[in-house]
Amino acid sequence: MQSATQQNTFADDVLRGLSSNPKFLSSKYFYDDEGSRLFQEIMRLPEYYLTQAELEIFSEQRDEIFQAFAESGAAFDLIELGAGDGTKTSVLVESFLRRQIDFSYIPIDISAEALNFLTGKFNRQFPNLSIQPEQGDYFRTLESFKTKSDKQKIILFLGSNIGNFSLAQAQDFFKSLRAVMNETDLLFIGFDLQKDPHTILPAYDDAQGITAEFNLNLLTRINRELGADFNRQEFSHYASYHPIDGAARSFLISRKAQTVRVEAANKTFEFAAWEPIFMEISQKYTLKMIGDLAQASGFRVAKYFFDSRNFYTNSLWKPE
Ligand code: AVJ
Repeated sequence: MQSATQQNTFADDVLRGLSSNPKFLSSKYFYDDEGSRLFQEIMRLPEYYLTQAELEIFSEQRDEIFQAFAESGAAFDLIELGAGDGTKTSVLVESFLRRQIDFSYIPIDISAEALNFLTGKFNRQFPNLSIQPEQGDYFRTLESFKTKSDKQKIILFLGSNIGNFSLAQAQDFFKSLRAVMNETDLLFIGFDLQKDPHTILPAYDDAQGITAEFNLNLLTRINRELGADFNRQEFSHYASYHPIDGAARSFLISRKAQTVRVEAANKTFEFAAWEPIFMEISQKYTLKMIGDLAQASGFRVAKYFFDSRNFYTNSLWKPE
């Protein structure tokens, strides 16, 4: 299996994915500017309960979260991996600033547009906040962490972003994070929990078809950036949830036998009628799975925060 921290180019990954059986594309490429915009729309969908649940935790339990973070009272760097639009984080930032805590906010995101939007918004909203945005794949920035400053690091990995990794990749990823963290640093992670499958599935198959657009947008991106000729009309979105492994998965299904040329890979790919491309995994966790994952990657779970419906948890991890 490929490690979560391995570097490849977009063209390499598309070539590898479309040459595999079954075919796959990596969901990390969803977030061009249009994909980031579509994801903002997904977060406002009634079916997409994850954002509401995490926002509820941040709003209702900001004091408890603050207490858990600022135990030592020392200055810290608040580093957010995959910051997106920062809506949830602004709740924390607001409460830290009110208490005159000494911290800098370091949002890291793959989308330059999302990062510019976030930085502009936070500069207006919090003129006194020290903010140091970093654009890039967050794996790439890991190494710079250790030398960044000698302040305590509180690393946020919110929004169930971890769901896009398989369990093995998640363990790999947390091990790499652990390697660049000091004993007193903290890791705060958002996990979507296993629940009624009838609640989970519609979150990935919304009535307005925004999630379908979000998936199909990757074909548009491949057309534009890699000189391909995918016909979006000939692929349809299919979402599934498997209650035994706790994984929601999405696919684009080729509606007919067809070929697709990808100029940058210098290759033509054959699709059989109804052949799937595996697009994304959104892993749902149990508390047991979270505890095991922490332990296997060199952490212990210090605390869990839950929303009122127990749909979601933010889990605070300490290096072990
Ligand atoms: C950004 C990875 C948390 O898997 O729920 C939303 C992405 N994909 N709808 C998720 C996503 C389809 C989302 N994460």
